Amino acid sequence: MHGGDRVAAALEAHGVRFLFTLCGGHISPILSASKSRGIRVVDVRHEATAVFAADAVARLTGIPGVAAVTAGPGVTNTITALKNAQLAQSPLVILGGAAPTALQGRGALQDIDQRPLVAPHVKLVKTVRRVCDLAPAVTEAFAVAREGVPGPVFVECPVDLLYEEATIREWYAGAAGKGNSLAERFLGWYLRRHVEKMLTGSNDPIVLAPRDVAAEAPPQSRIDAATRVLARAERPLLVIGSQALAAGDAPAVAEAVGRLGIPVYLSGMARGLLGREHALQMRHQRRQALRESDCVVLAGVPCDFRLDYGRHIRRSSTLIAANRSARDARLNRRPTIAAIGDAGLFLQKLAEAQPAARDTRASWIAALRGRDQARETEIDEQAAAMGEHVNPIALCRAIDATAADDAVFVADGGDFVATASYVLRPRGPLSWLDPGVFGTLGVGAGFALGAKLCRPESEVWILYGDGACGYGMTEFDTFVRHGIPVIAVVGNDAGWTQIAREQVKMLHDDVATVLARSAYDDVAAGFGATGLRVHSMAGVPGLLADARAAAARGKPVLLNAWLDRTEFREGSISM
Ligand SMILES: Cc1ncc(C[n+]2csc(CCOP(=O)(O)OP(=O)(O)O)c2C)c(N)n1
Ligand SMILES: [Mg+2]
Repeated sequence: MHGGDRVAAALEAHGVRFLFTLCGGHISPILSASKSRGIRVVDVRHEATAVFAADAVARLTGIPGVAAVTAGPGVTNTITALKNAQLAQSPLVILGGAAPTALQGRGALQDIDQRPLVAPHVKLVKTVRRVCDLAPAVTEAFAVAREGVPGPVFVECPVDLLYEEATIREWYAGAAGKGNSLAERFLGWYLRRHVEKMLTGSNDPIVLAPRDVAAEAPPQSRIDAATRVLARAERPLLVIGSQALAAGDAPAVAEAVGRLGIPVYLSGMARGLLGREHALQMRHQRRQALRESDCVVLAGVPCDFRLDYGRHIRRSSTLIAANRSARDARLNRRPTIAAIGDAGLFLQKLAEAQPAARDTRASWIAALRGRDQARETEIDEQAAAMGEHVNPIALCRAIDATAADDAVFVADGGDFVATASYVLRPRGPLSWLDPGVFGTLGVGAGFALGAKLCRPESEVWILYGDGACGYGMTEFDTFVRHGIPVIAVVGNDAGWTQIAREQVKMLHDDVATVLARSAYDDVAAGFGATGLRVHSMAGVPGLLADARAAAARGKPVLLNAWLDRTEFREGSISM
């Protein structure tokens, strides 16, 4: 087996179905060997898309997503997406090309020192120096990516390790030349020795078996302590984040939450965990609920900006934090009980341990429910406001009413997408993808690509800001070439509105925040997708139906929706 095939064999052994890439001479053998082994090689138009797509695969399947990128600029182009995955705790394996081992540091094409560039954004950089180490490096990468706090791993595969042994020997023999001077004879000797080192162990049998990675629950003593505290709580509140789903058993986590009987807010990838609606699930007025609760359970949720740094949790309340990361469990607020371990397993053990649910909490739940419904009524009123173009809240309500029961929603943008996250109800576990704490614009195309490949039977919707959609527009070419019928809805407000909103208010200047009502639908059509445009609310239901129908026929779709300005997001700023 040549080196490229060894890498591909290891991917196959780990159940990898998709390899995302943008080609380059340094990685060709990995791509063609993967294809030969039945792994679907999906070639995209920007390396960041490849990593975003791998990220989505990881989130939806629990198996690390894989991208292969070429040396130098291929690797540097991944950095934002890598950082996004690291902060979202998404397990990825990135295969990076590299200059030939003997030429590194000698001015070879695209040869840079990749380790210091990549290392801060991954759990591990594996630099492979021998052909026989390729498959074990991939095996290690898969294990490290998943264990503990999940995250990306980078495996650097120099190009001279990836070809047939005969080809490698030929190259090095050619490089040594045929001269007979002392210097040339020394070079010949040196390169022959180098090749022997590279090929040492190549004839040994290859071990491809994946390493076992089991999620670890927090210690029983912490679960017992939490159980005791919860039993006494009058107004307990549960907040669940993405990490609670990392162990891959969403139904078990959902069942545990139901049994706990505590009102719950869901965030990140946990949105949709309990289906569209659930008696315990609240969607609005979280801040006030946190202020009133006497016992807050944070399951896989750090006290970062999304939770106002924990400021709204009362000092006197009991704080229980379950997290795989000891640092995240203690971020900004020291919990009363820190349960270090998998947050999903924590919830399951807590549900097993707890005594029968207490009905004294009914009035607490009813109070939260009342406020939740009051807010929904307000939103209904705002959705009813008629303007010149499309009301963004009404558009999101219409999408919520239209999208299939198995729909996956991908969120990429500012204000429009924040409105969508308020209004849309994810249908089930792992059906909502947003960038996470890094807040990266431009995740949409890659996330949707990964999601649609993992769930070919499901509708995949991208909710785009008009600013955000610009990053990945070229991927409509990818969607068309690969037959990936996603539905993109662009909330076109002709601007980077989330930024403009505050900038204009505080600095009285809209510089750099203004866009045109560009014809994004025509751009998509130019790539062979279906482009649709809607200027007014009256056209929305019909065009959403057309979009779904086109996608059902296998066509990717972009619906360009001209939005009205609203005050809906007024006052919300994230720092
Ligand atoms: C890569 C990146 N660049 C810049 C930003 C800063 N940013 C956050 S929201 C936003 C505006 C997004 O505009 P658009 O996608 O049109 O959504 P809108 O707010 O207009 O609905 C910008 C520029 C970011 N989060 N990520
Ligand atoms: Mg915009």
